[in-house]
Amino acid sequence: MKAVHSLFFCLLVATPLLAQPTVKPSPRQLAWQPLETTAFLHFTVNTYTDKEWGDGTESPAIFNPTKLDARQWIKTLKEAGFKMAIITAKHHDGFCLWPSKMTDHSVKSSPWKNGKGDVVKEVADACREFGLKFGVYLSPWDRHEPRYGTASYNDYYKSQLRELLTNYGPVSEVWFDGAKGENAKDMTYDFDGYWAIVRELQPNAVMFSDAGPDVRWVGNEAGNAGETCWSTIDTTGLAPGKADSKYLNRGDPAGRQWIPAETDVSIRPGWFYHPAEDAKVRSGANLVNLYYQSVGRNSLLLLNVPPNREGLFSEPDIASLKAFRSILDETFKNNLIAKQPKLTDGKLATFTTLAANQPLVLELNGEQTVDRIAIQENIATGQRVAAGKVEYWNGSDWQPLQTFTTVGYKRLMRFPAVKATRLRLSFTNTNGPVQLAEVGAYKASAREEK
Ligand code: FUL
Repeated sequence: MKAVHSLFFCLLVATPLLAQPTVKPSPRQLAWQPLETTAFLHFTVNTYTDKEWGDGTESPAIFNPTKLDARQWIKTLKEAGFKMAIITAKHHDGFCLWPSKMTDHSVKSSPWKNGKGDVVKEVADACREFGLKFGVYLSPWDRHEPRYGTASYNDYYKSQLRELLTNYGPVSEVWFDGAKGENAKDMTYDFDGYWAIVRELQPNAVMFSDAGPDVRWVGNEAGNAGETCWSTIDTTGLAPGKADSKYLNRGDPAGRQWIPAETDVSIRPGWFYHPAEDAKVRSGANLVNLYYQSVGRNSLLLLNVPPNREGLFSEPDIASLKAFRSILDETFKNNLIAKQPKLTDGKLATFTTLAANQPLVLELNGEQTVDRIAIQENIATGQRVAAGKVEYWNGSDWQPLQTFTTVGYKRLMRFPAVKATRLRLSFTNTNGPVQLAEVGAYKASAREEK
């Protein structure tokens, strides 16, 4: 008895001395984060009714994208550097963009291709052709299906998930939207059952909902990740459609689950195409700003580009996407920091380990004008930086340049240009030794927003 007690005592005493197990991404999350720029494709009967939320009474007869060309969408996205496209296979109105066996409320009842078309297949095929990953959005809230509000709707939804995850090749992301109108019927979704099907049929896919399980909502639709943004949260009490948006925006350094933030935002005011919004498409420079606010704050950009009534991307959207990529390429073309074997090789897996307050001096390629800095952690082993600072050498002194909070996958800093020959980086608050994977200093394209 005594021996048992003292063993128990030893364990109790020893525990606080052990390092806390670090919360880390799963392989599927680790493959997802570096995609950086991904696209949403909102397309359905709403495109024809000029609405954002259909009520489920729309006739399939209105769906007729006479020039539909998913290759045009995906080629445009590919050329603009996007790495994945997620299609609204079914939005809240219940109309299915693929010929589901579970309902006639789909493309098969539409005049498009005499009811023989399949938008989901055309998008999946185009993604494969152009080398983009492919994802599906299947709205849980369904305003058309009569079973909605009864337990058998869960079977309906699961059968539809099985169709989408079986018949279209690899699926890299499944989007579980939490929206539900105020007057909607009560419905208890079997999310655990839905998620099990995704794991069974597409084990490499990440699942998005307000609270994960793999990817969380960033808490707004304005393209704004938190200035401080942890990839960890505590999901206790959270569920799709039930989460504190401020909490999701910042994450939680004490969170025990790795569920990074995805920043979904539209290139237009609405999610669906509206002719009146042709003049309100975000400019390329505006999209670049969104990139800084999402990817540059440890999130991932999910930019919505809605096809128009003909079934094509519109000219203003295409022009903005092109400008977006060419501005980004121009800004990040030349890393002004002198080559370092591990820190400028573009690989997260090669890193330099730094303790808190251990300064790292970075030589520039001679005197340079700098107004952007990028830092990346090797997130494979978790997220350690809580705060840090950058100073610059002006020829005679170290001057303060920037302070920052979280880093994670990527931290981008923008500031008025300085002339410097070297930079000094230190992490002033960390939850363990930092694995610094990449650093960069840049001079921004003159086409960025001022
Ligand atoms: C929301 C939906 O209600 C919007 O229509 C859109 O699909 C957006 C991405 O998610 O919850």
